[in-house]
Amino acid sequence: MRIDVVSLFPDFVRQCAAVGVVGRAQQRQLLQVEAWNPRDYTSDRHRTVDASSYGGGPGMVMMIEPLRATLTAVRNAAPEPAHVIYLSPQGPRLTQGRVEALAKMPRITLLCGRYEGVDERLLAHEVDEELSIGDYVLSGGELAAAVVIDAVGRLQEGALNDALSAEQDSFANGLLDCPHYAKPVQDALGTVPEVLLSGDHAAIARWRLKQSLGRTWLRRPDLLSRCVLDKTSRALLDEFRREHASQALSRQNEAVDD
Ligand code: 4FV
Repeated sequence: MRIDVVSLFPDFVRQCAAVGVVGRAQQRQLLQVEAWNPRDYTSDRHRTVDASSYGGGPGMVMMIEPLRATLTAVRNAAPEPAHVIYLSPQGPRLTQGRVEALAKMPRITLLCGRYEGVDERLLAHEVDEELSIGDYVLSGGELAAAVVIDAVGRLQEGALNDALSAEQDSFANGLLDCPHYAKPVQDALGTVPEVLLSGDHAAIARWRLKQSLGRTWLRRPDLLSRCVLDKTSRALLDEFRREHASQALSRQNEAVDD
């Protein structure tokens, strides 16, 4: 997969894509990340990319021409369609489902805004999709682009040493992930749940699903409402809720006794 990034800070983007799983995916030729600086596509000696906002008000706006010229160069850099994504709070929230769809595309282009944003006419004519990573305001789209590069990059076939780990990801089944434990079994902070030491893979899978269901019920009921639970999952969730209620009750009683 190829990802082109249009940014006033191309080195920052290249650095983000050079480390960890994404860096390794590039070394394995599973992913190619290219960064383009709109300043390199300006014609004035000050390499101007922004101007004041019509209608007044604080802040500057990124101008059409440097971005249009940059995107033309990006489009001509490879045969596949560029699929241009503008990262902004005005876009729909990025989800694992959208990440999985983008990861199947041969190529995407990430347009990173700075200042107050980008001239609307450029967005209307050159952008195929807007995406937001969350309801807060960043000083630039680069961190959002890095999020997309990482989330999409790690799903490239062969990027993760164990493909299973992507299948068992949070949200892979619409649920939050289960708890994870590593050695030592015993620690002052607690003991690893017995079932995980049992070698009984069916019981371990059942426990992990139960924990995912329970955590999602406790922490993200909005996600659970979007899940269609099968009979087994409904039974496991009921089990978790009963245990959770009785644990809360015994804690309450302990508090009263103290
Ligand atoms: C953002 C977000 C974000 C807005 C103006 C860049 C900034 C500045 N992008 N998800 N939240 N972008 O805050 O994606 O140009």
